[in-house]
Amino acid sequence: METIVATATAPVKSALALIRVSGDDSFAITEKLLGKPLNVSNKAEIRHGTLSYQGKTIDDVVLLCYPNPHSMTGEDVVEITCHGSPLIANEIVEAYLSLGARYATNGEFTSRAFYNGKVDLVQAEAINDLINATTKESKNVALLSLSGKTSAQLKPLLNGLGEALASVEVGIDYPEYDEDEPYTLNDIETMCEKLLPRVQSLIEKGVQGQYLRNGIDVALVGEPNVGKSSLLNALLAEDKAIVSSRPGTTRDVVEGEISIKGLPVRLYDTAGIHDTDDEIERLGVERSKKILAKAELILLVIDGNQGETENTRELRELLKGKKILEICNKSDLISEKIDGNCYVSAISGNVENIKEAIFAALNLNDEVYVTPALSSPRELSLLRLVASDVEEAIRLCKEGLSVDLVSVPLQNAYNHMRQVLGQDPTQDFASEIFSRFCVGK
Ligand SMILES: Nc1nc2c(ncn2[C@@H]2O[C@H](COP(=O)(O)OP(=O)(O)O)[C@@H](O)[C@H]2O)c(=O)[nH]1
Ligand SMILES: [Mg+2]
Repeated sequence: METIVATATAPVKSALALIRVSGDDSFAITEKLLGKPLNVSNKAEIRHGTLSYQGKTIDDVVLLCYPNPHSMTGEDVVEITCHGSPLIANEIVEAYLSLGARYATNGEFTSRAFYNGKVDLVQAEAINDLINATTKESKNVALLSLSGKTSAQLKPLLNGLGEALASVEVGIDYPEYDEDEPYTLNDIETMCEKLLPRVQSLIEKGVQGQYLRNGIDVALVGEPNVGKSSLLNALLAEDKAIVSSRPGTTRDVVEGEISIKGLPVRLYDTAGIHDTDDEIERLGVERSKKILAKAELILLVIDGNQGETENTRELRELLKGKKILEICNKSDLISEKIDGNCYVSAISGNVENIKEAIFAALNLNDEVYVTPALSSPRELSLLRLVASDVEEAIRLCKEGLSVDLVSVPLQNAYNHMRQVLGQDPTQDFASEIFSRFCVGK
């Protein structure tokens, strides 16, 4: 492979800088700059010396030399630690470029690792997540993926799908075995029904992982004067929104961000949804509707003292299909409380139970921080395809037509699952069949 080079550390003044080189000529070019042989024989060896180019000394460096395949990319790799001036790092990179290396493109070290089978796509994505993680929690989840624990969850499912598919294909391709047909449509349906909840559970965990990484949007809605703005202020622990006993005070969407056990939560206080002749209020209602459409969770606030009103019932109807958490505010004015309702008094400032309830409403618990999850948009969209393929297979099995028909969605499910791991979906499936069944024995 072509030899690539890049600085791995940020181009700012610091104690040390790291430069990475990978490819066929990594060692040869390094030897030229070092003026002596590297003699790398073990899995990873440390060398030190002075790098010079065209008679000019660049820097004293430490070199970590990894011969293929024992490196991150699977190729010959040299990692150079030099003094942390961006000038020095640049000079080293320039010297490698002059001697035949080329500057690496974005993510090229990781993509080489993938193509050389050092990591699967799930792990490759985790490297990016790890670098971009902004919270301790999302960093931990990325580490789980990088360790291969996430991919390991997929493999039994991939095998299960492979088995179901092989059972179908064997019936189609080798009809002479029909007499003692090993699998009936019923058997295949049973296999699929066992697989489906496992795929769905992966999707749910993935969505939760996505919440952790990207945060969620939570909108406060309810009738005027129920205490939405007071609740927002209490949750943010600051006076952000104007609170007044005059209905219709909040005309614009006010927002703020909090962290609930490491989950970034963006809160939006809306103007509420109601008919109005006031132009400004109407625009506020329009904005509120947009926020409601994108919010992952809605806090439907009710004045506990007043109880549920017609307007609240209408709101609930409007929000059908959304995740809703009902909050009874002004609990300080209520003597009788109904079990199971989330009571709070915004003016008391104590809203810890709402935070807990938000966490729980998303089915989140402390497990998510130690659960491997497939949470990138790429992974999730593929998993959703797998689920709908398996559902389709189940539906066709139930119709009881022919085994050939079930083969199509199963093949799709299997291929989509392989794509999650970055395996080639066009690869011939025949060898899979033969590896599972002793056809022609
Ligand atoms: N007693 C009591 N009054 C509250 C509580 N929360 C809000 N209020 C009052 O209810 C009125 C409306 O509050 P506000 O937050 O502006 O409601 P919004 O219109 O839904 O945003 C204000 O006079 C608040 O002081 C509460 O928990 N208890
Ligand atoms: Mg308000």
